[in-house]
Amino acid sequence: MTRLIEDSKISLGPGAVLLRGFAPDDLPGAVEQLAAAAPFRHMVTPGGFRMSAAMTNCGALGWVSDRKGYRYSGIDPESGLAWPSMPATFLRLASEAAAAAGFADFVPDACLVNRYAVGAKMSPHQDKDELDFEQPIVSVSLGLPAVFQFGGLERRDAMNRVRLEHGDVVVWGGPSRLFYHGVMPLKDGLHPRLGACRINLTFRRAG
Ligand code: MD3
Ligand code: FE
Repeated sequence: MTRLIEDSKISLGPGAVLLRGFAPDDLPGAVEQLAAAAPFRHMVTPGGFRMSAAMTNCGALGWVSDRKGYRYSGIDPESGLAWPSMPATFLRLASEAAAAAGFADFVPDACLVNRYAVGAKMSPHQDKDELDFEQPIVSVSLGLPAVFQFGGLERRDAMNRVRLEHGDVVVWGGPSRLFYHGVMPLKDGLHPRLGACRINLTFRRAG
């Protein structure tokens, strides 16, 4: 690959690598296609709160939440059908990003797609619903910029902040895989391609 990766490869902490502008240009169209088959919806937490980010999934497994809990499922509960398959462009992006960050042979089986309208946020949490924490998580930011916060292995640990922009990719592996993280409320703005929203793709090996 001849992209000037080294110029835009930024360490955020142990095992966490920010790849500025790593994402290819054709992702918004692929997300639109995916959402036509499995529309964005606001899931409910086990505690009964509606999540402010709208979500959908592609791949063999999708992350779902309802009053019964959080889990991965091969079936979209809204349609009763399998989630749309993961586009080849998504798979390639995820494994190339992981490899650029030092994680060889990453083959995700789940892609959670989060859509943030202005004001939407994600409170600090850990991602622990996957089976193998040795596998990294790859996250791709599209649309409006967001301030992302990440701390350590304990909820009380201090949080760092980083602004993630359209096209940025972050690989969270090693110790950072289980760091607390969240997204600050999305600020108003207009992205030329996506309008007043931010979309985040997170690629995981869930099963
Ligand atoms: C750091 N999504 O879907 S992606 C999530 O921007 C989630 O939509 C956020 O947190 C978003 O669970 C952040 C980046 C991310 C994902 C998983 C991580 C960062 C992470 C796991 C460990 C540490
Ligand atoms: Fe998360």
